[in-house]
Amino acid sequence: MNDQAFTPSADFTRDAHIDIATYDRMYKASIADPEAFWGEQGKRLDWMQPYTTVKDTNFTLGEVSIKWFADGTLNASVNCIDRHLKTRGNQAALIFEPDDPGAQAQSITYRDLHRRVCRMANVLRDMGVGKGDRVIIYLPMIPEAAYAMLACARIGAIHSVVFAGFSPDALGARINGCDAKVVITADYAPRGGRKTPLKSNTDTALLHCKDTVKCLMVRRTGDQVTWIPERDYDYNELTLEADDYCKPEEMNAEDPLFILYTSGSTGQPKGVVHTTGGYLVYTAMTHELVFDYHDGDTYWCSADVGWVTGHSYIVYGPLANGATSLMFEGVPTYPDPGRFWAVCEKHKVTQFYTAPTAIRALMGQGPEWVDKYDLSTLRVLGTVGEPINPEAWNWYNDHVGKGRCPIVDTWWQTETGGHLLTPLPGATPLKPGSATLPFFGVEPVVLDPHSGQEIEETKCEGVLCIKDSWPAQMRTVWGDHERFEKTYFSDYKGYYFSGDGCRRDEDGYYWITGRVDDVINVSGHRMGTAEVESALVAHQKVAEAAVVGYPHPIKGQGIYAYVTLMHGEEPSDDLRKELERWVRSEIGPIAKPDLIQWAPGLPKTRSGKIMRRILRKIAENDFGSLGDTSTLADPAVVDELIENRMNRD
Ligand code: 6R9
Repeated sequence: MNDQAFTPSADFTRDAHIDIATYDRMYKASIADPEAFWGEQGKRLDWMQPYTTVKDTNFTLGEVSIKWFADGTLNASVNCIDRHLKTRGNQAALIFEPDDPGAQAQSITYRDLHRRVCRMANVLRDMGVGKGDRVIIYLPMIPEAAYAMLACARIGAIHSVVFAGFSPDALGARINGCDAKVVITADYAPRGGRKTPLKSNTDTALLHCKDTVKCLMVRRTGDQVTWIPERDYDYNELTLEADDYCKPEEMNAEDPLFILYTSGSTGQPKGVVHTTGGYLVYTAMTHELVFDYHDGDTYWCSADVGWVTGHSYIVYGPLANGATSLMFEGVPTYPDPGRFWAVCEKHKVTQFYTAPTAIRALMGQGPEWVDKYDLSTLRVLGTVGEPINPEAWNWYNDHVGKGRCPIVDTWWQTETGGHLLTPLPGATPLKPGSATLPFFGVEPVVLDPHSGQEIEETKCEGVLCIKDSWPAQMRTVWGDHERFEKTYFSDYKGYYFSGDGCRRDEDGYYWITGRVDDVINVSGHRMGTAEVESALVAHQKVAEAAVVGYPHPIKGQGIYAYVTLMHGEEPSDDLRKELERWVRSEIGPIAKPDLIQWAPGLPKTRSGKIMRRILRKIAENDFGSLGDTSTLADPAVVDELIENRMNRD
C-alpha cells in the first residue's frame, strides 16, 4: 500500500463492525459461496414465508433473469417499521429538519411512523390502489414522502418517486410511462427560501394523462391551490379519519417494490425496477456496515428521495435497521453556507453522507462556515454521485472530519440498488479519490473496451463490469425487458456493464474515471445528452442540437449545447435565454445548458452521424488533438466551432 493511504485509527477499528481481517475473510467467503453467504444475510429480515432458495441468476444475453430469495414472502414496511415497535417504538425513526431554520424540527418515532404509514396506506386503498398498482410520488423532502413510499410498500403498490425539481412534462411522461393510478403531491415545495408549485405542476402534467388518474395532495405550506373535486383528494383531511392499522400485504421477494426513472444514453429515461427481498437485504446490510451504524447513532444522508440514494439510504436501508434517519428539506447554502454543519451540530449527527458537488460548493465559501460549529459527534463521512477530486476530499477530511472521520466514497448506481465499491470505515485504508474495494459478494472486473476481454493484471484501465449478480441488482426496465438486456448485457457478453470507465491501481483499488456513454453527471445527477437534445430540437427555432459534457469546477460536469437554428433565425442573447428557459420547462432546472454555442453546422460523418468526440474536445477547450477528422463530410465546420468556442478555461 502506498504511503498516501489513510489507515483507520485503532480507536475507530476497535468499535467498528468490520476490521480488515474480517473484511478479507468475509469477502472471500461471499465470492466462493454466494448461496451460503446471502442465505445467511437474508436472515436480517423478517419473512412471512421463509425462502428455501437464494440465488437464481443468469447474465446470458437473451436469457437474462435475476431472482433472489425467490420463494420467500415478506412485506417491506413491516421490516422497516412493525418489527421495531417492540424494542424501539419510542426511538426516532425520522428526524425532519425543515427548509426554514427558524421552523420547528420534528422527531417521528417508530410508533408515530407506524400510525402515519398505516393511515396513508388506508387512504390509498380507499382510493382504489391495490397490489401491483403504480403510484407516483412527487413530494418535497418531508416525512410524508417516506410515509408515502412505505404506505405503497404496505399495500403492495409499486411507487415511483419523481424528483420535485422535475417539470410537468417530465412528471407527465413518468405518470404515463408506468400507467400510474394515483399521484401523491403537495401544494408547494419550500426549498432554499423559495417555493415550487407542485400541485399546479401536477395539474399541468395531468392534462396529458388518462382522466382516471387521481391526485392525493399533502398540505405543506397551506397556500391556495386549484382543486378539482372528483379527482383531487385531501391527505390532511382523509388521514384524520383513516384507521390506525392497515394489514400488510404478503409480497413475494421478487414482487416489484419500486420503479425509478433514470437517464440513459439514448432516448427517454428508463424505469429501473427493484424488487422487495434482495433489495432490502442488501440496502440494510450496506447501510449498517458502510456507515458503521450503531444503535443510538443519528445518521444523515443529504440526498433527495427523488434519487436512488434517498430510496436506499434515507428510507429503506436505515429503517430496515431500526436506525434514526434525518430528512432535510433544504439546500446546503440556505440561509447561509453553514447550514449543513448547523444541522449536524443541532441534531448531533454521527454519520453524514453527501455529494462531492456540495462539498466543492461549500469549500469555495471558506472554512469559517464549518469551523463555527461543534462537529465532534461526527464519526463517519460519506460521498456519492461522482468521483471526488482529492482537493475536495482533503477539505472534507480536514475541516469537517477534523482528520478523525473515515470517508466512505461509495460507487454505485440507480441500477445497482446499493453500494458496490466502497471502503468499510473500520477496515479499508483510504486513498482520496478512490472508491477503493468491492463490497461483499461483488466481483468487479475491468474489461478492455476493444476486445471485451477481462484484464488480468492488477494495474490497468478499462470499462467497469460486474461478473455476477448481487441481491439489490435491478431486475428489468419497466415494460421493456429487451431494453434491459440490450443496455446492460449486450456490449460485454456475460457481464453487467456499468457504463463507467475505471482504473485499477497496484493495490487493487478502483478509481472511477467517469461515464463512457452519452450520459453526463451534473452535480451528481445523471442526464442523458439525448434528452437535452430532444428538448432543444422541440423548440420551433432550433433545427439541430448536440449536447456534451465539459469539466465544471463545482458541478463536476456542465452541459454544453451546440445549437443550429432554423433557416432565417438569428442568434441573440435573448434567444439563448429563451432556450435555457425552454429546457428548464421541458425537463427541469438541472437540465439547463450551462453554455450554448451557436453552430452554423455540426461535424458529421458522410453517413450523417454527429462526431461527438470532436464536440467533446472543443467543449473541453482541448482541440489540439482532435484525432482523425478525415471521415468528416465538411472539415471546415470544425474550425468555425473552435473559433467561437464558449469554454476558454
Ligand atoms: C448512486 C448514484 C450513477 C453514476 C455512476 C457513476 C457516478 C456514483 C460515484 C460515481 C465516482 C462515486 N457515480 N457514485 N462516480 N465515484 N462514488 O449516484 O446513482 O444517479 O444512477 O448515478 O454516478 O458514473 O455510473 P445514479
